[in-house]
Amino acid sequence: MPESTPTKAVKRAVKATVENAAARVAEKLAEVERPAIPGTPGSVTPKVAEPTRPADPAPPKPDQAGPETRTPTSVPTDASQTDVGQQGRFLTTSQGARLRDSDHSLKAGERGPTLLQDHHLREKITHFDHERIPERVVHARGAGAHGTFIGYGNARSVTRAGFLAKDAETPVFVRFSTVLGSRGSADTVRDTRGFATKFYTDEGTFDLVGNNIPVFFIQDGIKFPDVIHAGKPHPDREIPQAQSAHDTFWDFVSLHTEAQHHTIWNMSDRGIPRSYRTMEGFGVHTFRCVNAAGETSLVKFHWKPVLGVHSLTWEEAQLLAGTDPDFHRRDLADAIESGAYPQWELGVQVFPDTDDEMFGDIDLLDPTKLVPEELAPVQPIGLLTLTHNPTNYFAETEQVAFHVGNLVPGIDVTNDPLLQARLFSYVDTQLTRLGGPNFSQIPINRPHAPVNDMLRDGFHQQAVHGGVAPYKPNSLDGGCPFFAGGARAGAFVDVPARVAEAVKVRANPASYDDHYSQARQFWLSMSPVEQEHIVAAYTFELAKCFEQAVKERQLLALANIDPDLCAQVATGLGLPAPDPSEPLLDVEPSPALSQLGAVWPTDGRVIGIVVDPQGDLGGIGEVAAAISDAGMVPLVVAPHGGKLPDGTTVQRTFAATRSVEFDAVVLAGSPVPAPDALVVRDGKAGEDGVAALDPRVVLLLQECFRHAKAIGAWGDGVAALELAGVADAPGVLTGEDPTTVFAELHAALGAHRVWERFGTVLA
Ligand code: HDE
Repeated sequence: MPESTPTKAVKRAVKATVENAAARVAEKLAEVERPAIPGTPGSVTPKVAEPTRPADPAPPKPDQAGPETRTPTSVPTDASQTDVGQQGRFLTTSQGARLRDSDHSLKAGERGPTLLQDHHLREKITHFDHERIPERVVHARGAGAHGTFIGYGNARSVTRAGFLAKDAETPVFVRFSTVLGSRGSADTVRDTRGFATKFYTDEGTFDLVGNNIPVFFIQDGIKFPDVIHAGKPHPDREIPQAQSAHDTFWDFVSLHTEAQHHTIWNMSDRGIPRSYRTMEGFGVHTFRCVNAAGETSLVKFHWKPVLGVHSLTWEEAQLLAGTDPDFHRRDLADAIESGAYPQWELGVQVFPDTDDEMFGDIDLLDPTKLVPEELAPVQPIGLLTLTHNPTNYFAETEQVAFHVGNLVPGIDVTNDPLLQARLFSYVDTQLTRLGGPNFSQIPINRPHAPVNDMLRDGFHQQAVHGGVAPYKPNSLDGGCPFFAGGARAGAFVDVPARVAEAVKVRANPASYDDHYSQARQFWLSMSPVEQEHIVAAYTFELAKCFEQAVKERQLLALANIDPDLCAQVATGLGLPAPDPSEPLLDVEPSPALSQLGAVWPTDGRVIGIVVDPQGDLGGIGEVAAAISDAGMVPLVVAPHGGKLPDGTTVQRTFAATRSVEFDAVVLAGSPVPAPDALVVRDGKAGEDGVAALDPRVVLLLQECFRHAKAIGAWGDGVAALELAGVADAPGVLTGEDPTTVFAELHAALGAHRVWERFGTVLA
């Protein structure tokens, strides 16, 4: 692969392979039956009466899969992926003895006391007492999915990694996460997101443990405990949860100014993704790849979402944290369940492996710097498709253990001091979290390549190792296992990278001293509306700080990024804007950093259809079908549950829904206030004042309008727009024919939002 821009012929060849890969995935998945409305809790539809006849355990739902069934040392077994859980028709003890009662403890008479001999009570309670394991010290809150990765084959000139070969198909497990919050915290907080991928390759497991932001807070891993302690809740009151809007965070980043580049990304819309499906992913560090001829290149990994990068607005994020704290994990699971399979292309930026490990004046070992795509294009090398939800959260998403040191032949590390510390941390942390050294034998962590590691014993050992000589050299086990004789025999051979003659120091290279140029570049690359959001985010976060000194110090950092940004935030805080303390650098904007300006697929987006059961219901069925046909989810929203007079099922009621559930809304009617539109029954009915239209619909429309979502209406629905004060504005689409209105709305959704509406004042 060339280091500079790919030629037209290469682009054509890649396009053909991409289309082929996408078509193969689509063909395979087309056979799976998917519901139009996701969210089914189980595979059995329950009856009102409690079941009385014993039955085998319910099968998994069609959207679910588990880890491949393999022995602890990776031999495939015949068991189905979901047959590794409960068995038989009757409740048993953990030893398989059938039980006839699990509701009453064994007592001396009906009025007690409970007998110590109740082995079933003791087993049940003891196991329950130990159900929890420590949550991850960072990235505790996450959601995972299974999928497939298909290589395009064009990375051969850079790396000999087998999983990147043309059409090679590799099973993967991906876990997305927030960083700061604890396991039960809300999904939509302003934070960095983790994007960790486990590729179960034939050559060993490769983990790409990345984030949705291409740079990091710190240049040296030894600072990691500092930045995390600063970001986590204050140690005395343990507040605030899962957010950076507090004194200790801003105290740290304003003193430790190398964090300013990452921080401006956090304050941008990237800090509040719309969905895991609409996030980019980044390996962050520069890796060293080696091809079959032994030639090396420096490489940065990128994930590019097929749906484009898209974010929430801050108000949506805040509302969601209350109304649906599981918004991102629900979105991921629902998308997979309804057949809108999330996809990303893996891409690489490739740089010559020079002695100075620089690209122009960008230090490739400094993880607070990115390389603009305009200078080094991201070249797609494979396609990731997430196809199945986990069968069991704990077994899979909670127990999966990633490690940046899980490398395969062809991909090696560099001396980036952040990466070096990570190489230590990821195995170490599992020892406490997963309770011992055998975590790679947990089903989700089992490699798909044969394991013969001579690591023995330890807590929860699952393998029954044979032989007598787990040491080398030996003759008693015939000398087994043998070393693989170098790269040709498929061995991982550390790249013999040169280490400069040096003295031991605790210091950084001088190139690491530039803390502001790329933060400034990011700011200058944003569109005006994105800049507005950044100003608002800084202003919000700093307003939440108590200490004046912390705010003033951060304003000084902002002045060094851009005086205009600083002045706007200072105005919001009611503080004077300081002068920059460092000369402002002349930097070229990088348009690729902006989220605006393109049109994207709309798969899996959610459209609310507001109906008036007393009004004209014509067109609802057609529009719902058109939404489903377009790969999106139609949700019928009515005053109350049940069925409409025409038989349509209601999915959401005015009391139980909120605008933030929807990417766009269409109005098929103008419902008058329903009997429960009372503030005592539903707080959303509070701001009435418009008696002709249910106040919850008024609120829904005004929020959609404020969040620049497309709104469509036909028939009486057009009158509702007037009543809610949201008529006649960009992206408010009306007409006689429901399907034409939907077609226009669908086109508007491709741009993610009606951007020109931001700044429009409500009439
Ligand atoms: Fe992590 N990080 N990290 N990190 N990280 C963990 O590992 C650590 C860093 C990232 O879904 C922990 O198993 C250190 C950068 C993700 O399971 C822990 C340093 C990037 C996940 C750890 C970093 C990441 C983790 C906590 C500085 C982006 C979640 C539990 C040297 C490139 C993985 C665990 C999952 C998780 C340490 C910096 C990404 C403690 C010491 C930079 C996505 O080992």
